[in-house]
Amino acid sequence: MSIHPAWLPPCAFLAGRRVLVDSDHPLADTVREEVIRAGGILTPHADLTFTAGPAGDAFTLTGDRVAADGPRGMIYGLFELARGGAAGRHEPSFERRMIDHWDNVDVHPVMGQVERGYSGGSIFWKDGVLRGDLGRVRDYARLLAAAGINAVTINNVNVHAAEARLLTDRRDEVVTLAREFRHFGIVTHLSINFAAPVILGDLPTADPLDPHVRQWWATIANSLCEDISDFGGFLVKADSEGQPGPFTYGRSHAEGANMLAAALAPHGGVVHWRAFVYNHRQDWRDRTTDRARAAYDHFAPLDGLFADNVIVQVKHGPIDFQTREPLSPVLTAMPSTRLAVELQVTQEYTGQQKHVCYLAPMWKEVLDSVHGDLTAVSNVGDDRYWTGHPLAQANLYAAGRLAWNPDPTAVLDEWMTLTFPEAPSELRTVLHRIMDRSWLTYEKYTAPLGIGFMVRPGHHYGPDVDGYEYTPWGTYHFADRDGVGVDRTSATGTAFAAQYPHSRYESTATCPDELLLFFHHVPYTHVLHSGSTVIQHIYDTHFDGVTEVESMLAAWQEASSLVDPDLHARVASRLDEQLRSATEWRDQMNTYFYRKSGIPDTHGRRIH
Ligand code: GCV
Repeated sequence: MSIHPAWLPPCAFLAGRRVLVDSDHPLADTVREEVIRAGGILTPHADLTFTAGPAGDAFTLTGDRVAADGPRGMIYGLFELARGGAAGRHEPSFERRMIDHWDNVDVHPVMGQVERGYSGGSIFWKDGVLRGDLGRVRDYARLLAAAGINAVTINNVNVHAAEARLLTDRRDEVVTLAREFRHFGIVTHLSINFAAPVILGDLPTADPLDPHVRQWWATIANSLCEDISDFGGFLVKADSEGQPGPFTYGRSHAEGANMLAAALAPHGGVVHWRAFVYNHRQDWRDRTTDRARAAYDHFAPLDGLFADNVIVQVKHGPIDFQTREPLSPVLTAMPSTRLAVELQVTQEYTGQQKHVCYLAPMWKEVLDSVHGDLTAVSNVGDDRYWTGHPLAQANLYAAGRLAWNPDPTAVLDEWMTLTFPEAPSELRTVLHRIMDRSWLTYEKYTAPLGIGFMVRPGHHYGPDVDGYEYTPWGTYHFADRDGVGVDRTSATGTAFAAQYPHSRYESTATCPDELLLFFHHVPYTHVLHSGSTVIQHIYDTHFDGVTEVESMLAAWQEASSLVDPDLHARVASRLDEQLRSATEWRDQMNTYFYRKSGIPDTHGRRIH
């Protein structure tokens, strides 16, 4: 079965153009290959010239020139021209823009080949070994470069036995993948297991202050960076959801991270150390423990203690990639620490690539408020459309491009231009109708007013209002007959709201409606800023959400003659499932809250 070319066919604008690539950097050869492939002519007497300075990803476009700050900028300039980009200066607002893969080498018995992957198997590994044909990886590197991505982590943050060995006797696989990514200016990073010295090195301990452990990591880093001269560094999930970490040895996360940082420092590598640390064995009866507090409680006191080449990687919200969360307070609480914000492109909690959910509007709110690095968990697999749902490609594209262009609608337009270059403007209109507000539609029929985790436990697809209510995972809504929501105020709750530098979330008077139940436990009759009550809002949004999905389906019917029939059929079948699922959400949520509250819908619509 053929693979859909995704958002970047050959750069048609180059056909017949006379081009000079005036640089001897290896990336100049990549640009030359693109010119040849698109039917351009390489000649010193050019009407389009690429030049590059020593460093930096930015570039300036004029009518006949791409003047790049550094070699990578030539590639970005080329792809900017491919989407008809504007003359002028183009600069990313995040220096490192990284895609994290949660790919496993072996198929994991519970999580499968790609943890939270909804697009088939890994594009890197199959049947426990690196794929023989890496043509698709090279195409993928090209797609990522066209989205402005410059770094990738190739394996899951949950590092099992097989992936741990990528550091040592399976390193050749990393070397091979790094070569493919390097071709498009993308630097390769590796997720590592903090206990590797024990698992792989036969040491009795992984204590970060033990000299043998430190030496073990230094030796590994030396040889790794010899094999991969531009190796990016390590990504670490430590003391989290069963992964090993420094707590085992009574050491802090700064001590753990700094030990790895010392090993990588001579080679210019960095450590991405995740702040996703919380107690996943909490007692649901204990109302004083609040998972939302955990990252800040663990990390804010360590501000200033991390080495210069440690980057603390923080999920954008305080819980876990829910449809609506406030910005993680960690992102503004560590001024003396390098930070990276982590987004989830794979739609674990946002429809699992069965539902259309264009996430760029959510990410824009996040990215407008933070600085540092940008990292995003990949949604790609060996599916012929790359992302299961063909329209989910736009999320991967946006995860990179938002760092260059902060307008989600403009980025969506770019994706359409590159993906459907021949398509008439009607298709663009249809896609905007379906995608522009799809995150808000998804929110309407799933997660009201900032309450999350009403999903089926384990796989996280579909509604189960009480699925997590009496579990150890720390994700509760506390609905009873009188009200719903989590009291996170300082006055009467867990005081999570006090982790912010402002007091906006402390009072229902100033808390925005969309986060009300994240911060407050209120009666169903509480009146929102919108003028509606909480219970009526729940009913209205769930009815509206389904109606909006029906409109998406109707819009897509209009596109039947505008796109490839197979692609049309794939999207149509996913939209059918989205409508079925949205209806299930609506009926379970409305029925649940009607039975709890006993308050009828003011419009008398059918609640079961
Ligand atoms: C890779 C959530 C997901 C896990 C994921 C974890 C993480 O809990 O459900 O699959 O593990 O986040 O980000 O580490």
